[in-house]
Amino acid sequence: MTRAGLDIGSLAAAVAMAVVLAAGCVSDRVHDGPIAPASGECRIPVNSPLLGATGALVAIRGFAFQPGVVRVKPGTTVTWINCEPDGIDAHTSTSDAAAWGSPFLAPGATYSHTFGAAGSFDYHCIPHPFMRGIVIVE
Ligand SMILES: [Cu+2]
Repeated sequence: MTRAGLDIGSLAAAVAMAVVLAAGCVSDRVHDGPIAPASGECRIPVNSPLLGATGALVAIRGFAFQPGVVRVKPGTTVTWINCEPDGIDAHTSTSDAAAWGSPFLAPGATYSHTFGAAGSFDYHCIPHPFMRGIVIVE
């Protein structure tokens, strides 16, 4: 019984924290344009269309794609967002097989590509070839 009470308390704390985070996202939203990183954090409005039920989001930070592997269903739009702090080099999301290619993305910039057919798609960052990721459409 004590154990159950603790679990419920933890759940309530987690819910309260989620509400606080959501409120923070809303109050931090300045405009509907590019999502400006602050202190290296990505701030994504809770009502952002980027967070659609069928979408996938890949953050670019610390000179890496996070997550490095995303698995999505055919027809999914994947969005990359550069979460580096201001002053860090721009990055790209560039298909190894030239299936897509973003422009140079400054901190805060986003790029989206919709994947049609199933397959495994490797990609990289042009100025930093060690940055690699994979989108698996299945
Ligand atoms: Cu890069």
